[in-house]
Amino acid sequence: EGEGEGGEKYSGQTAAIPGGMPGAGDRRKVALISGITGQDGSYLTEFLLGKGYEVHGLIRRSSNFNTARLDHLYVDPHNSHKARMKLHYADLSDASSLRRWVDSLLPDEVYNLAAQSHVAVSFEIPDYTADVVATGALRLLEAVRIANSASASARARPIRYYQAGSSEMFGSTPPPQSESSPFHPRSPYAAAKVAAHWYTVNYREAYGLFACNGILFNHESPRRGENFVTRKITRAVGRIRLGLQTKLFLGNLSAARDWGFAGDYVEAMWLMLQQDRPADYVVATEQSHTVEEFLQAAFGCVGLDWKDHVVIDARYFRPAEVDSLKGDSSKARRLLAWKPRVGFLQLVRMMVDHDLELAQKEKVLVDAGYIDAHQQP
Ligand code: NDP
Ligand code: GDR
Repeated sequence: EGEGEGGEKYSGQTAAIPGGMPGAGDRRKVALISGITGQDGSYLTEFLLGKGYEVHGLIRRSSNFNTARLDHLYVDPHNSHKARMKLHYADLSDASSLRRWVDSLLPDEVYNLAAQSHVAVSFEIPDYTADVVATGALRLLEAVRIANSASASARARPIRYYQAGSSEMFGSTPPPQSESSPFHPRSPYAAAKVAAHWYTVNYREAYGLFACNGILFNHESPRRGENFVTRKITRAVGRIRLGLQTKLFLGNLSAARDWGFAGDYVEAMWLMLQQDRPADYVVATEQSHTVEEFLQAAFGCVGLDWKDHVVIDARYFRPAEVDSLKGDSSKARRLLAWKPRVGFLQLVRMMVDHDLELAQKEKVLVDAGYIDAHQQP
């Protein structure tokens, strides 16, 4: 299938990126990603484009542009016939939009990354969270099942499905947590992810769908949303270092998390869908650190003491907390030959360096009087 056809065949915004050309006669693999505008969606898109895929992403309507994490991959559809990333409007709450894109694209692989992914926010908007995270996964599974059965004879290989599961599903189950550890969710978000997990298992068992749950522990990057604790800290470190801010308000500092680098984790998602058989896998660094340890490392990178700046604010405490997460990812390491490349201190340094640079740019605007320091972020 020629690349030129792709740009005309599919509506929506497009992008092109070099690399990963398939051999002569090979059909390009097609991936469909929900949640493409999120942290993981942007890394997975880069990864799949590098493997030669044509990548389609579902984006939702927003009053502001929500594609900032994809801007570096974007090419105006009017200028490019070589576009290999294409964006389409859909929503996990809208089954017909999911059916439409799965049916018309008939992708090789579907990655369900879309979610209301903030644990604390899920206590504020619980039924929306359940609708998108749990029922949204069911809607997408159903779209894939129907497309597979409708096109069974025409397709060499049925569509494969990846579900973005979470270590939050283990909740209060003590570490180390593996595929055989019981789930004990501690938030509406986590309970909804447990439902999505079992929907995925059920579609595998009931319909023979090639469907995998990746049970991923926390993974971060310079593209992490700014209200997750790691990024909140590194943004503050950059701004405090440059005098744009003095205090950082946080909640529970004693929670422990197994923090890895998002760029490493998207590879595990892809590997799961390349196996002979579908299965569920824990993906983790197997190292755990408290929020306080993250603070120490991040402020330490710029020669500051976090205790001079952090103020505890009760509003950031959660109605129920997940105290301690540390994954046992031996199954993924054995069967997928996956292992993380970026360690804890390297991750902290990467995020701090990025956010120092960001703060330097902000400072230029503040000094020139274009923005107020206290307005940001
Ligand atoms: P983000 O919050 O960065 O991205 C979430 C994505 O979902 C965004 O693209 C968002 O769109 C989209 N989205 C939200 N609601 C809807 C909806 N109703 N319809 C369609 N799309 C929607 O999350 P991450 O990239 O960090 O995580 C990816 C997935 O992995 C999520 O499902 C998350 O729950 C899960 N996960 C994440 C972990 C982590 O540590 N990062 C660990 C384990 C699981 P928009 O940009 O418009 O907001
Ligand atoms: P988490 O990530 O809940 O693990 O979910 P988050 O960074 O929000 O919290 C980690 C820990 O830090 C504590 N904390 C704070 N958290 C936030 N956001 N803001 C604060 O000010 C603050 N102060 C302390 C929290 O209480 C918590 O213990 C993330 C999300 O990406 C989920 O979608 C994903 O499923 C899991 O990781 C694995």
